[in-house]
Amino acid sequence: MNYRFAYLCGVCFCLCCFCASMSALADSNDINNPGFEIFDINSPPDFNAPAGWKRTNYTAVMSSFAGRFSNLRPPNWPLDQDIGLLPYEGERFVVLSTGDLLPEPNHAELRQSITIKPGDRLTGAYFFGTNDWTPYDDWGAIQLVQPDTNIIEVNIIRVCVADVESFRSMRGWQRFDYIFDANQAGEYDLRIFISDKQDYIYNSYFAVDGLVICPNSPISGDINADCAVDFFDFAMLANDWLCDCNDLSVFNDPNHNCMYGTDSDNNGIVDFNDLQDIIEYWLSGTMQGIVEP
Ligand SMILES: [Ca+2]
Ligand SMILES: [Ca+2]
Ligand SMILES: [Ca+2]
Ligand SMILES: [Ca+2]
Repeated sequence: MNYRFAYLCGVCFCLCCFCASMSALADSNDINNPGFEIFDINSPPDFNAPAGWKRTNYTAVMSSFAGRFSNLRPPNWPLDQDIGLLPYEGERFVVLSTGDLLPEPNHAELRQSITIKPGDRLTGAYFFGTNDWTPYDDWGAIQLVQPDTNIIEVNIIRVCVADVESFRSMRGWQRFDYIFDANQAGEYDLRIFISDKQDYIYNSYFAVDGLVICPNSPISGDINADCAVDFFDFAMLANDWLCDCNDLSVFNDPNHNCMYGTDSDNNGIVDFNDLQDIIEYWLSGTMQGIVEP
């Protein structure tokens, strides 16, 4: 290694360390307990509800989830039953169920107050799995509703049995990014919701993790969801270079970053098309805190 290259590497390393330390200080996420890492010690004894959220029915903080099945509905989800779904971010996530309580409910909900400013980007990840079938099209959603009501103002995510097919689930976490325009700015309740359709039989499950609000952030290229596009995103993409994210074992491999969106154009392969997003928005945005995979 020549002297000049070594010097440049040293400068880059120092800049990265500085940026990392600044990002830790600058975490200004406006959502309470956005990664569901903290649970309420006073919540029901058979599950731990997330702190900082208003809860209705079954909303449990977990560190893994492979689904719950009955003899009539044996495991049919495309998850490794020995591993299950692991956290998208941190060490825990939340799972909402249409049942798992007595008397049998037909929905579950989390909500908290939130302020949306023009240009804010809400990002995070969700997972839906079901024991039900399409005539009984259970559904999960992330919404902005008018405060203390169920009046929907913005539908951010909606996923149902028909989307994953009867008795099945998604392949793993699905990253989402939603950018709010000026007309959508205001005060809302951020609502995470799951519901049975028609009958109460056969549960469905909706998991959410890693919620982040990025102010005025780049619209793509921010793979690690720290609200800026920089070397950290490039490193995550480079790690997956030429991998096939359509391969289930690659998608759910914790040594790969497919679920964070390295295959941004969804053609399977992580290649120049995906690098283009990072190039286009290189060094834009303001770091708000690193989401540790
Ligand atoms: Ca988490
Ligand atoms: Ca159902
Ligand atoms: Ca980033
Ligand atoms: Ca691609």
